[in-house]
This record gives sequence, structure tokens and C-alpha cells, in this order.
Amino acid sequence: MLTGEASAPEGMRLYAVGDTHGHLSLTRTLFDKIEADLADAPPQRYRIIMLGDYCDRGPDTNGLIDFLIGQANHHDIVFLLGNHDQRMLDFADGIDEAPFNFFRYGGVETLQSYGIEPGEEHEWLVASRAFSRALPTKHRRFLSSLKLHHHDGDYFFAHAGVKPGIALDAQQAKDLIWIRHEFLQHQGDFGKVVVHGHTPWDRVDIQPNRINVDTGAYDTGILSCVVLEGTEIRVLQAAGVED
Ligand SMILES: [Mn+2]
Repeated sequence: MLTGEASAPEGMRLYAVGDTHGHLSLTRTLFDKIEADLADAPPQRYRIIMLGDYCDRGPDTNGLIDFLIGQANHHDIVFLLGNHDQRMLDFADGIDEAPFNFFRYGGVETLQSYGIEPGEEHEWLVASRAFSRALPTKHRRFLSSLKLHHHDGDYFFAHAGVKPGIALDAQQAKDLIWIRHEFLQHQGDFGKVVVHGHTPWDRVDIQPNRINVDTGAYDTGILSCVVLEGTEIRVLQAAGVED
């Protein structure tokens, strides 16, 4: 199934939001736009799919996770797992096999948003224990509940993508949250159109077999959402500079 032919379920509008990376204010603005879009032309039903990577890099992972947990009371939302979210949870549990990667890819900002002084990389276990104590139970529960993939109609949603040649329902976790080139370079039909984030692009990238919604909010200040309804594809964006 390819874009243009692929359809959301009858009567259902889907909103898929790219990597938010601790940017609370941009995420709030985008949710305002989604709510305005819903009010403007109410669908029979709708669902919001968050494509993962809620933490790291941006200034307020703590506030963003609070906000997202709260939004689940107002909307039908599916929260997918990103590689950064998995690493955040692993760091809090002290089981990260490469803790330095947590520091080097935006984890310092995550720790600071929870009031933890990161300290030196080689003392990571101290920060890990402090983080574990500071992480609210509801945040830990949120991170532990994130899903690896989701599908609605002819669309399949995963943080990073899928491994070509493997059935969508047989994909491995590491590919769903980490894969890049092998997926991005694949030209063939995956069976459903894969909607993903993970690899920042200069715009929402609508390809025949996949749609990349990650516009690198932490770097560009642009957070994007693709709106899928019938066979139609639209884009909503929030833009701004934070802190
Ligand atoms: Mn990612």
C-alpha cells in the first residue's frame, strides 16, 4: 500500500506527531493547533499518535512528560517508544550498557529538568541513583507503558521505522526504535505506509512507502504533525524558539 492509495479508517482522523525532545512550549502550541483543527471540522472520531522521543536535548523533559500524561485525559492518544525514552528509563534503572551515550545525546538536559546535577560522566552511577529517586512514579509508569508500534487503517506507526523484508507484525524492538539507513533507503512497499520520526529532515517527508514527521524540533524549533483522513494527507506545524 502506497501514499495516495493508503487510507485512514472510515470516519477517523489521525494526527501523528514527530519527535518532541523536551520542548514543552512547542508541544503545547501544536496541541492547540490540533484542537483548533478538530473544532474547525469535527471528525466522527480521531486519534493522536505520538511518535516517541519525549526526552533529552530540549529544556523541559519533566514538564513535557507531565503535559503528555495530562493530555491522555482529554484525547485518545497512543504513545510510542523512542530510543531516547528507552535509554532514559535504562539510565534511571542503572542498567544502561553505555551510560556515556545518555550524557552525550541530550541526557544532561533531562537530568537538569528533574533537578539533578549531572556531574562527571565517569560518576554516572551517582547521577543514575539520584535520577531514579527523583523520577516521579507516574513518569516511570508512563515510560514503561510506551508501545513499540501501532496501526490504523493502511498506516503503520513506529518511532524509527521497520526492517525491510520482515513482516510488520514480526519486527524487532531494536529496529522499530533505532533503524535508519536500511529503512530510509528502501524503495519497496512495506504493506502499509510507515509513519515515523527519529531521523530529522528539513520538512515532513512524504514518500510513496513512508512518511517522516521528524523536523528536528530541538534544532530547528519546528515541531510537525501529519494529519491522515481518508486518503488525504495534511501537515500541521508549531514553530518558535524556546529558552
Ligand atoms: Mn530517535
